[in-house]
Amino acid sequence: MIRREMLGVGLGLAAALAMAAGASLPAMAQQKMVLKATDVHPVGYPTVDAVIAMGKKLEAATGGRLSIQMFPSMQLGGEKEMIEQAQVGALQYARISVGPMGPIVDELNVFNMPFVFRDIPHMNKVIDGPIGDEMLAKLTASPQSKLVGLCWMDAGARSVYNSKKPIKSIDDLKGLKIRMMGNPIFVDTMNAMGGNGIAMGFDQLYNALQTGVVDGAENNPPSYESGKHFQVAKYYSLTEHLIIPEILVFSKATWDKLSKEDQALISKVAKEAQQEQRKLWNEREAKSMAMIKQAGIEVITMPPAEKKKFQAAVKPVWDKYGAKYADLVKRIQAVN
Ligand code: GTR
Repeated sequence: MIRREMLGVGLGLAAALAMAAGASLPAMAQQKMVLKATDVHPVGYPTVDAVIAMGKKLEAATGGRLSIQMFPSMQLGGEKEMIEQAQVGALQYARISVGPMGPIVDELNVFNMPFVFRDIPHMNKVIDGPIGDEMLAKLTASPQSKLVGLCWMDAGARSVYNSKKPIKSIDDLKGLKIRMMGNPIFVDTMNAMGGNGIAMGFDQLYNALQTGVVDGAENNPPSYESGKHFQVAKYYSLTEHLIIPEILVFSKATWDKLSKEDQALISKVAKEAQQEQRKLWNEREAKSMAMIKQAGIEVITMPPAEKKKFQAAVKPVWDKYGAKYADLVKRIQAVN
């Protein structure tokens, strides 16, 4: 049983022979391991580069015994598939949005509520502090997650883009079919703002925009730019209705087979990656904004009065989901 599972995480022939020769589990833990990581984004994107850099650190710290092999650009499927593969130990690291994690660990949904954070620095303060640590611990402790929450990453704020018309006011959004991530909170949020929310994987979005299956979507500037969505949806309105952190999770099936020392090392380099990714993020966000403007995209800023209308419109979403997170929301709001 142990032998089959260990082979399943790719320990290779040397490890198999060691097991056959009766080597103990701690000795096995010293064997070379290539940890598979995946992300929907390509190489060059801040989350991908941060995980690749983390892999180099692991290699250096273990003399090459532990390393990371990155499968970028949705090579292993969309985020739903990535989560499933991590849960069974077919891959070790999945870098995903908190969006699709909410349906698995409900507490995480507090970060998925519209306008829950005042701004991006507020979100970063929360994930860097005790609430961030608690939420990672909850994810890890949740029996249904089958994942270990390692660290957070910055994903800025999500804003609406579409192929039909410049959205300058909340009324302009009426009736537009807007793709949202797979989580009922997001569909309800879009519907409350007047659009027609459609849940769909990120991996299907470019085609859906191109063929008109949806009129638009919503995301941060780096995703809008890197996913080439700006080529098929030319109006970008800075609604900033969702500020959702990214999360790096690790397969619990693999984790439980690692030595305490390796677990500690993997946790440490992930914590460092949280800060390193933020620097990469800030640079990329500025670059993406410049690129889309240069490509002729109409970037529409929302006057504060208009933004207030969006905030007011999502009240039904708070009425429906907010009560169970009330204490946590108070603590989030108290973070300065
Ligand atoms: C991106 C995020 C991805 C994915 C994607 C989406 O901003 O980095 O993890 O969640 O959005 O909209 O599905």
